[in-house]
Amino acid sequence: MSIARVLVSFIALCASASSSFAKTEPSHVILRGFDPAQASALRDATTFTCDSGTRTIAITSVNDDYCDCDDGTDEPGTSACAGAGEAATTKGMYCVNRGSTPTRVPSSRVNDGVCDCCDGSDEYDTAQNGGVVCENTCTKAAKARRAELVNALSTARRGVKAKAKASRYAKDDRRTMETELQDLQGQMDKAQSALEVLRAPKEQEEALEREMREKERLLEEKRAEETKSTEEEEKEKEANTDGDARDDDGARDGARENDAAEDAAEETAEERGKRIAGQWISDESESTRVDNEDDDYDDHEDEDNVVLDDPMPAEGTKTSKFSALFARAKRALQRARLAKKDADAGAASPAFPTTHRDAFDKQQRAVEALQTQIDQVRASVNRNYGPDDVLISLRQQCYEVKIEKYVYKACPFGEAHQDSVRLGTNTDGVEISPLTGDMMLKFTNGATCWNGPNRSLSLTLKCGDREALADVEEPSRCEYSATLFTPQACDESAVAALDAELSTLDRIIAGAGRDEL
Ligand code: MAN
Repeated sequence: MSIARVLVSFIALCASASSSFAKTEPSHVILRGFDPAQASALRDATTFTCDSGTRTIAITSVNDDYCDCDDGTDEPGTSACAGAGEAATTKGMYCVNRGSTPTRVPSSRVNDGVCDCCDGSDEYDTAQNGGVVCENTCTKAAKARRAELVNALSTARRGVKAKAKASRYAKDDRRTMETELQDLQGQMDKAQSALEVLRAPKEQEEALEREMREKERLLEEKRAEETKSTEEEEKEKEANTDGDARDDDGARDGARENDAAEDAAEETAEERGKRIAGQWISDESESTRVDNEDDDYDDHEDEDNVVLDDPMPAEGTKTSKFSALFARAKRALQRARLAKKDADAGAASPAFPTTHRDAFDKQQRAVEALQTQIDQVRASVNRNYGPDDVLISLRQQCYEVKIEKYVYKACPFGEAHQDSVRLGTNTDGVEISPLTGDMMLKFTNGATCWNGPNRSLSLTLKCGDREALADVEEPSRCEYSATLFTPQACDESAVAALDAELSTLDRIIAGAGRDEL
């Protein structure tokens, strides 16, 4: 127990001992902030019970600016219990507000220098004590509240009528969606049967294609094999010819060198120059001839039926070189011919028949499109549209409102946007607020907020005579709240409650008028 509590208990004990719960405070102080029923019960009491009957304190401990009860109910007229038992509906100060509607003010706002009750009863410190002097605004407040109530009541009555009208269509709407789903499923059954009919011919066609491709492949392999062996034969031939030619060349070069050496001994410088020049001329003319002959073969390369027979072997030293060149040219020609044949074969290759496959693919696409449609309609059918499908008529609607620089748009069962920025998608349908009982639509997983969460919107449905999006706010960065007024949120009980409040207020106003007389 704290020292303060011990002290207070002690004082309370002394008080009770000396005067058996004699009231040391004027009764208006003790009763300040209690509602009329409690106040009348406490008028002659000597004790006060709180914390669900588990604690009893002396009446002098009530409103003594010290919080005795855990539920905070012993200090409705002071701020001593601010923060204690926050959830209790009887917590805080009850403002009588004569001439207007009674209200409750949280303990923390009692005597804080700001007038909260229209009768000013929450600010009890006098001006001499540094307190604020509150003007009694109850008559003004009552008139304003009455106008509000009259307005709300007529809106709610119109809303209830509109809702009754719409509710007749709610059943039709559901039936329409369910029928649509059934129709689509019927179409799907037919589409799938048609697909099955097309499957066998399509598979036959594919088998045929595989067979043809296999034949082609084998042919290709055979051709490649033939080319390879021809090339190898040619290479072998060439190697043999080159070997013989080299032997011949060696012998001939040796003889030439000997002759040249002998001749050189006798020839003059002039004769020697002529001889060397003659050799050069002879070499050039021979090599030119070979090149020209090579060109001749090139001219025939495109012709399929060119047959390259070995030409007459050139006389003398150039036979082997010529043969090698000839063999190379022949191989190149053969390769070119094969390449041309392949290209021609590719171009002219008869297209594999795809008639059945095309028909099957087309049908399969139709089946897929139907499935997408079915998924969408099924999601619509299964969505929660609130009690008795009350919001079903809003399922394809969207509402907009411009607030400051943004245009907000909410499609109750789709997406919500702030201009083009996605605020989220409503995937769960209608939820009921545990606090207020209002219907709510939550839009989640919107566009990412820089350095923050994904955007989201919490839309509360309130009674209105027509649909209107309003009051968009951003209580926390990228977390938006808004109201959707709709007749679908109106109900008879709300009308009755408003009606009752208006009657009470009218009685209060009339009573205050009589008091004034
Ligand atoms: C935009 C708007 C604002 C939001 C900021 C966050 O300006 O979507 O509502 O607060 O981005 O960066």
